[in-house]
Amino acid sequence: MSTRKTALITGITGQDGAYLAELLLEKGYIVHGLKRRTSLFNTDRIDHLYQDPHETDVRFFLHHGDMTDSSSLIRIIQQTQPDEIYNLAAQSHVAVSFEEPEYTANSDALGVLRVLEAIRILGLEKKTRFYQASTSELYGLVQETPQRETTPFYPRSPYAVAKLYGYWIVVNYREAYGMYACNGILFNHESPIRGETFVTRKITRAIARISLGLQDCLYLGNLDAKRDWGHARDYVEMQWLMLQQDKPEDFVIATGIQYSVRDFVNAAAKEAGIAITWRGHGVNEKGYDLSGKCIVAVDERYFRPTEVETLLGDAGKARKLLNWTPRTSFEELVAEMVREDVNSAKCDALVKNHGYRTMNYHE
Ligand code: NDP
Ligand code: GDR
Repeated sequence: MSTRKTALITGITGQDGAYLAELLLEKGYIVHGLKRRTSLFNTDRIDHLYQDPHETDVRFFLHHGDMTDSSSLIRIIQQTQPDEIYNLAAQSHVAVSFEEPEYTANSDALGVLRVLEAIRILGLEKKTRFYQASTSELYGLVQETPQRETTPFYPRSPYAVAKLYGYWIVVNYREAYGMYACNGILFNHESPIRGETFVTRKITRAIARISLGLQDCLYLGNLDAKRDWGHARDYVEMQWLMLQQDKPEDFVIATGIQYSVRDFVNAAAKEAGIAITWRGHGVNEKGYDLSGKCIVAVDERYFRPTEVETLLGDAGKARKLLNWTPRTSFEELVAEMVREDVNSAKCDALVKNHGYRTMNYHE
């Protein structure tokens, strides 16, 4: 009989899924991941963890499934009998949730219910511990600063409303059925493998490309939005810690320091050796480099119907009960992201210099 713990990660192909899988494998876990079917490969972030299934002592497995498909969730949980489930899968883009509200509700709200019900249907309530990827977006129109576990929620997007359901169904199943189920209310966390359409990665990628002459201008929405940005690598450690306690509880995870989108642009540009001068206001605001070329411009297309202007977390409870503190500073996070994106941009420059086309999405 193996004494190794078994974990199932939904959303394993995403940013957090990749870091968490790495962490759990290091800790000796058998790791199963749920991945959805896509027409192109979606395993870039976890390819380095792949183990040939023909080898012995394989500890990393992927299964096709979907948060909108109960039967696949029940089957995978039955087959893997996990000690821990980390529910990270979600349509996680706030702006996209205004365009796909129904799908977002299906995957991000009902998807949580489906996994919890699967645990119950299979009689695993007392065996399987459950982590839900809740979010600072729940605070939306903030009612208190900084935000902590007791701060009232006021969601401001279909994404946040769906996550609100996810949050409360976890609390309800914990209270109703005595399940070990908890919410990590995580503030924004980023990394070099952050999705390219979230603002931090969009910035570091564009600044890297601008610095190498591959792109002219970076178009952004609300430059005044303020966020509490941490590093994903630090935050997944917390996800694991939350499932190792005597009793299940919900925790805020944040750095306690806030920067604006404009601050992030300045920090990334500085890291890439570009100084930016800002002129104009609102939709007319533009950022110029030292030669006077406009390299950042506001595009209303990226404004949201309802915006979350400011988020700042208080992770005092996690610090006290879990002895957790973030390790990576804002400057280190930005530097790491810019460095990695400059390396990728150099590859693209090589390709371009040999006469081939490189893609330059504006999303
Ligand atoms: P990503 O967008 O990088 O990853 C999301 C993952 O969910 C991907 O693996 C994606 O698959 C998968 N997924 C999406 N829809 C479905 C579906 N219907 N069925 C199965 N899988 C699906 O998100 P992050 O890693 O950044 O975030 C992880 C979780 O944490 C999410 O739930 C997010 O909402 C939440 N969160 C994130 C924060 C952050 O700052 N990063 C902060 C607070 C909460 P594919 O790769 O195929 O797209
Ligand atoms: P967020 O992250 O909505 O906080 O959700 P995102 O990086 O998308 O936006 C942060 C802030 O930047 C402003 N912004 C822009 N955003 C994007 N994406 N693109 C732009 O061009 C742009 N210009 C300005 C936004 O308006 C916003 O105010 C992330 C996701 O990971 C969620 O899944 C997670 O729950 C929360 O963080 C915590």
